[in-house]
Amino acid sequence: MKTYLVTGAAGFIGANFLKYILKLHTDIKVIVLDCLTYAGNLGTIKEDINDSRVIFIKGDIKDNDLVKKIFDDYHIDYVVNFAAESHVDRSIENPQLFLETNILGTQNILENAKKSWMNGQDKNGYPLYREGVKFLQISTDEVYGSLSKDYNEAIDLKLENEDLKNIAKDRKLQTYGETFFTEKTSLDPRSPYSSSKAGSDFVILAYAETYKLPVNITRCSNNYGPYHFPEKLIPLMIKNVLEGKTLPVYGDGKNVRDWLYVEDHCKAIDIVLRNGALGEVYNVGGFNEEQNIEIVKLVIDTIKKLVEENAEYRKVLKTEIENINYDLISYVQDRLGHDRRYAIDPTKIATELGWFPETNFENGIKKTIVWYLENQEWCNEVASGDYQKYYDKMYGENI
Ligand code: NAD
Ligand code: TDX
Repeated sequence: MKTYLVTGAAGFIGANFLKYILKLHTDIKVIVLDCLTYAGNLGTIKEDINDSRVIFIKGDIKDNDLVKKIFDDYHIDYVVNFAAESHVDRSIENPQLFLETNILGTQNILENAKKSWMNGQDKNGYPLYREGVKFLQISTDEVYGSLSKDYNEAIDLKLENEDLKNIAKDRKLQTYGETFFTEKTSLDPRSPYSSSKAGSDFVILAYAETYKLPVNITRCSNNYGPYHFPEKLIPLMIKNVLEGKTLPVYGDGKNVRDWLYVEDHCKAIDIVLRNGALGEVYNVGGFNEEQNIEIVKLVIDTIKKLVEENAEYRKVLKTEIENINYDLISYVQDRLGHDRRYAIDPTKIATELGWFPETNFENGIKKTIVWYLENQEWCNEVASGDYQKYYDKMYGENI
């Protein structure tokens, strides 16, 4: 039986991961550590923490005494570190918080894992560790910086690797550029958020090199799916369309992101945790590049179709159906230092570990929107509290 310490599991990806592993593995124990910032919502995982296999601890990953006690009290085999400040716009407002949580918090867990797992030394003085333990960091493609966008319109993506061709089968893939992030791409972060994530990646790699701590890092592209906090592009656009509110699109709306369905990501994380080669980094991408403006239009079109087809969904609308159209779009001031394009090359994880993003975007976005339509209680809950203040501050003067 494996005991997981999952940090940040009251947030978007962590919660999806918790649900995923509880369904997939019967013989596990999960300690959840989350300090419940604005992005953490206990309601998201209320059924999961009632599961006899799960223990929830409210606390901060920076708290040395607490993290030490968790390692003392439980026989932790795996750490999966999701806990982070994760929103780029907020990092522009308050960089220090991002450095503290994302770098120092991560280092605190690493240090406690090292002390708890160490059971000797080799002849060169390197620590030796208990069999079967691992620290997995959930990092991001943003640490690689920004790629050039070489085409105004998407072109077909031609795969050269035979294994990838076999896995992708007849799925139609597209790209806006000639280059992609691989695990060998140099880190070149450009926002306070991405620099804090790059900082934590460097600290982890230093622990792997200097202390031989068993680690993996996954660097994924933009996730989307259920339980996504409505400050990020897709859930914010869904929320605003349903309320008939303006849709704020930064700059020219032509920045490109590579969208990954969150459940596909969770599957990749569990595979890396169990089968990833120690010390390795794995990129996890959606094979799904799209410009922001196209995403926003797709959200509008999909919601319109769903509410036209289903009277129950129409009850969720706080506006008339006729108002659901592209007139809702408003181009607003660009994000400072806005990265132009992200695109992941997932060849390594696909060929070495057999993972491939299974969900195509049209299905994924439909599933996501249906989830929001059917879970308005959750949306209202997370958007209470400070959410409105944040929204007014971020967008108030622009739209
Ligand atoms: P999120 O903001 O939705 O959730 C973060 C969670 O961490 C929240 O539950 C919050 O309460 C908790 N947390 C924050 N600070 C903490 C602290 N000091 N101690 C304990 N808990 C704390 O984030 P997310 O979108 O689920 O992202 C999870 C991880 O994945 C992050 O590390 C992020 O950098 C990375 N990531 C996210 C995406 C994405 O598209 N969302 C893409 C790439 C990488
Ligand atoms: O209101 C908006 N209007 C808009 O045009 C918002 C919130 C975003 N955008 C644009 C900015 C980006 O080009 O949409 C794109 C996506 O923005 P976000 O959802 O904020 O995501 P991004 O900045 O790409 O970062 C996300 O993916 C990588 C996550 O928030 C990070 O945690 C992750 O590391």
